[in-house]
Amino acid sequence: MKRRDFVKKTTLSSFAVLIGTELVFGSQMLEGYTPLALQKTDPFKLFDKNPEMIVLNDKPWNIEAQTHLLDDKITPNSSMFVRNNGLLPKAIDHRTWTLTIDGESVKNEKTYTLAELKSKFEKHTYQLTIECGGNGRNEFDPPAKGNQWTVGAVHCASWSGVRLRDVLEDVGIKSNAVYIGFHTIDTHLSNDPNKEVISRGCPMPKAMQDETILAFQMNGKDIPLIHGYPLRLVAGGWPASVSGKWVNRISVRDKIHDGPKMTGASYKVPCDPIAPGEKVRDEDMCIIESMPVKSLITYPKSGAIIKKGTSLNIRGHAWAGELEVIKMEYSIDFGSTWKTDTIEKPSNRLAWQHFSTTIDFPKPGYYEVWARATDSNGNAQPMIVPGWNPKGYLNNASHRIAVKVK
Ligand SMILES: Nc1nc2c(c(=O)[nH]1)N[C@H]1C(S)=C(S)[C@@H](COP(=O)(O)O)O[C@H]1N2
Ligand SMILES: [Mo]
Repeated sequence: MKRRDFVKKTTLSSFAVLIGTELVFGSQMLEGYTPLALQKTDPFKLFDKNPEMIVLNDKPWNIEAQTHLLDDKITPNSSMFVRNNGLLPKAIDHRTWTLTIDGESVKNEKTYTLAELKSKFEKHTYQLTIECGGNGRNEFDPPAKGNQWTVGAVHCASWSGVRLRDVLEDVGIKSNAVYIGFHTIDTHLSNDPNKEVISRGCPMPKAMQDETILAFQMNGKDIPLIHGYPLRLVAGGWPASVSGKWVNRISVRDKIHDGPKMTGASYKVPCDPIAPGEKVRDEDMCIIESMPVKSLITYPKSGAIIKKGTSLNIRGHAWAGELEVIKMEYSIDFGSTWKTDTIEKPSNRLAWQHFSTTIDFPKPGYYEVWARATDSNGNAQPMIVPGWNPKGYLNNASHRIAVKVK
C-alpha cells in the first residue's frame, strides 16, 4: 500500500503566505491537497487586487489596471498589474531562501541567506516606475501577438532592499564583466522543472546604479507573493522584464546574457524603423533599454460629465525611463494647441512624477483631454502609435480621456 504523503513544510509555508495566516493542522493535509481558501481562482481575493482590475489571462496570470486605479502617488498592491510568463513558484520558505552570485565574471562565487543580505548591506528605499515593455500593445496595427495590454501595465511602488552594486562589490567582480542575468524559481508553463521561465538582465552600468536594488519589501511590507516574494530585482525605468521576481541567483557575465527571453525577438525592437507589418531578422533587432517618455491621466475617469461653467481638475503621472519629465501639457482641441500642467519633481530618480491642472471649457459639448509629456532630451509623446514593431513594444502614444460639459 502506498504510504500517505503529507504536505511538505515548504509547501505549507507558501500556503500560509497566500492565505495570510498559519494553517494550524496543515501538517495533517495530504500532499497535493489544495486548501479550500486557495481553490477559488478569484484573483482579486487571491492576490488582493481591486475587483476593477482586468484579468487578461489566468495561466499564467496577467492582470492589468484601469487608469483611474492608478491615481495614488505610490501604487498600492491592489492596483498593481501582474505579468507572469510562467506559473507561480511552487514552494517558498524565506528562512531557507538564498541568493547566489556566480558567472564568468565573479572572482569567487558566493551565496547569501536573506538574513545575511539584510544584516550585511545598507537598506535603501526608492519609488520605482516599472512598465511592461508591451504596455499599449493592443493599439498596434497590424496587431502584435502577446497580452493585449491597454495602458495599465505600469506601476510605481516603493521598494526597499539592498543595492545590487553593494552585493556585487562584496563578491568581487572581474574587469571583463559586461552584463548581469537573473535566475528565478517560477515554474515553466510546461511544468518541466529544468526549464527556466525567464532569465533576463542588464548591462553592468545599469546593474551598478544606486537605484538598482534587490528588494525584500514593497510599500513597507513583505513583497506580495505574486510580485516576487521574498526577493526581487528592481530596475526602474527599464522594461519591467528586467525586474526579475523570485530571484535566487544572479550571474555576472562576460557577454550579453543569453537566458530565455534575452534572445530571439523577445524584448527587442527593430534597430532601424520599419514599415508596419514588415519582417525583421533577429540580428536586426536591438534590446530595449530605457523606456520612452509617457504619461497617464488618472483622474477623472474617461467619460466624466461636468456642469457648464465649472472647471475640471485633472491629475496623473508622467515618467521617462532613465530621464526626467521636464514638461507636461494638455490639449482640449485634438492637439491643435497645448497648455502646460504643473509637474512635480520625482521623489527620487526613476520615480514617476505627478502632474495636475485646472481646465476651463469654452462652451457645453464633447471634449477630449489629451496629455503630452516631454523628457529632458526634448522627446515628447507622439499623438499616434509610434514605430510599429513585430512584438508590439514601446507604445507611448498620448493618453486621452473624454469629457462632456452639460
Ligand atoms: N520570475 C519572473 N520575473 C518576472 C516575470 C516572470 O514571468 N517571472 N515577468 C517580467 C515581466 S515581463 C514583467 S512586465 C514584470 C511584471 O511585474 P509585476 O507582476 O510585479 O507587475 O515582471 C518581470 N519579472
Ligand atoms: Mo513585461
